[in-house]
Amino acid sequence: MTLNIQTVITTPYEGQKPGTSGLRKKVKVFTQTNYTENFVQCILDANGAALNGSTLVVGGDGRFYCKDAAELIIRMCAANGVSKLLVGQNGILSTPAVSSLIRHNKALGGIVLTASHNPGGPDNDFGIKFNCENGGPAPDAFTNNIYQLSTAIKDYKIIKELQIDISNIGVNNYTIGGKTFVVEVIDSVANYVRHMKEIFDFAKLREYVSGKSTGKPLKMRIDSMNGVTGAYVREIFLNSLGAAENCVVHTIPLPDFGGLHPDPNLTYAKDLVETVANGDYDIGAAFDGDGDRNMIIGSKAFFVTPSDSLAVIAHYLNCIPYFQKNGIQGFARSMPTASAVDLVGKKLGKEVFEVPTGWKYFGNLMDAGRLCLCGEESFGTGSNHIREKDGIWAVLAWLSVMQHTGKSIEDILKNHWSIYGRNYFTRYDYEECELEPCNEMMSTMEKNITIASFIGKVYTRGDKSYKVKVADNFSYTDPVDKSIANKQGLRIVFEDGSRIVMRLSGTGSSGATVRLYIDSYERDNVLGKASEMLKPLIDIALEISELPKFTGRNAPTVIT
Ligand code: VG1
Ligand code: CO
Repeated sequence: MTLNIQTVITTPYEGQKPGTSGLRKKVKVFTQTNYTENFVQCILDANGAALNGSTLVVGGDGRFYCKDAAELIIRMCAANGVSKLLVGQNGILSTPAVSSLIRHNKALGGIVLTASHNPGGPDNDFGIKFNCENGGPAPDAFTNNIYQLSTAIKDYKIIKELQIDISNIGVNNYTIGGKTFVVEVIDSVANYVRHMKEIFDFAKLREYVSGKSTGKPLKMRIDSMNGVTGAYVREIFLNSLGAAENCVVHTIPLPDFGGLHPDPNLTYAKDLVETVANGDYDIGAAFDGDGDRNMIIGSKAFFVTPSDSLAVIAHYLNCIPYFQKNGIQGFARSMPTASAVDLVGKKLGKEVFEVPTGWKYFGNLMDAGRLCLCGEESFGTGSNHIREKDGIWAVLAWLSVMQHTGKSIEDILKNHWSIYGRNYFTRYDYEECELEPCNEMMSTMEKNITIASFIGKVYTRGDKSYKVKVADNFSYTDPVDKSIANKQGLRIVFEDGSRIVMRLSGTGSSGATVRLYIDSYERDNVLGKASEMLKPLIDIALEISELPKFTGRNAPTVIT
């Protein structure tokens, strides 16, 4: 059959502006006539001349509309001069797997089909993002260009007749305009598993997990929450590490995640938390829909904050073969993340960077060889093995630390706090608020905290007093390319180092989600209850922001 390129006339849609990590909207928005087509064409156009003859990776977390979107993208790439596509079988690839594949195959980039931790299904969210040739999420300048293109798009190119079956692994060759176009449908997990085996000592971990080196098998509960990690988890924890079948649950990726909200936190991963709290487990872990986030809990559901998780991994990084081989460069965290890792960096004499929220801000530092480990308070941990956060990698890192120390998770944390002190941390999320009042709240608060007289102001609750040292809307200059990211969140830093941070989410698909982050450091009082320790600062934050007045909310939807 001759394959003809069709040019289809279209008109712009409003609001195709990628947020913290790609464009996320309801499925019903994406499935409007030409909506997805428009956005995909703008992604392809944003690559300019480099697109011609290029290789791209395509895959997503298996949520509703993922497979249709993958097939559409294949038809559009065929018409836009791309030479080769690597597509996950059935359109399935975790976000870390896409990043790894882009790097391994020296591809121009990848199109990732996911709304990550947002619920899926016909009435919920879908998302598309572009990752560049370093394997990381496209930087702001790139996504701004995609958005600009989306406001002026007039047509898109497609080969509608191109027949493709992405349920079968194999190489499909087509001839388009005299040139070969290749669609290689690949095993979704093989490359990623190979990569993990290069990083960690699987032989040692297998002895530890199966109990050969300790006399008793490790009691694990790994919860994929019906997201994309299911297939990866089975191959890694069951087949490669020899864990028992009942160590993994919810391992079949479902289009609607079986109704679960695949966000690995104490609220949405309730099943895991309750099971581990009431059972006999050494470690519990959960991932989000696309597999880049992780939550770690110890025996009896002892909670490890992501900020602490990052710091502990940093402290023990040398027990992982990848870092023994490649050395340890600097560490980094997003601005709202508590600064526990800074203390480890200081002790080890490493550079520590504070970047805005979103993994895209770590990429340049990694590419420049200045950063090897980073994390976000939102359950994101990862290293320079790829350019995305990596949920399964984080669990393997924790198993390595447990194996290396021979200690329980709780004891590892207590030991860490005794060395470094403890950063108490909590995040309050107020989900799906009305947008306008939230914008007004943020601008009012910004005005109030940036007047000169705010500095030095003292807030008292009970016997605790906090004196304002710095207050601003966080702005970041990338140390490598000097690009500037403004207005990344309101920040009040007190003289004892405690912080209140407030920002609006950039990953929601409707309304506004307010995130309030509280961070407070104690050198010696390290065994307190976080909710009690942080209560005074929460009260102060609610007073300064007037959040209840603006949002009409008296309690958050999610507390971490
Ligand atoms: C949230 C998190 C942020 C994370 C982003 C993408 O963004 O706070 O730390 O990088 O999600 O994660 P926001 O703008 O909603 O606060 V994922 O796993 O959804 O790609
Ligand atoms: Co995610």
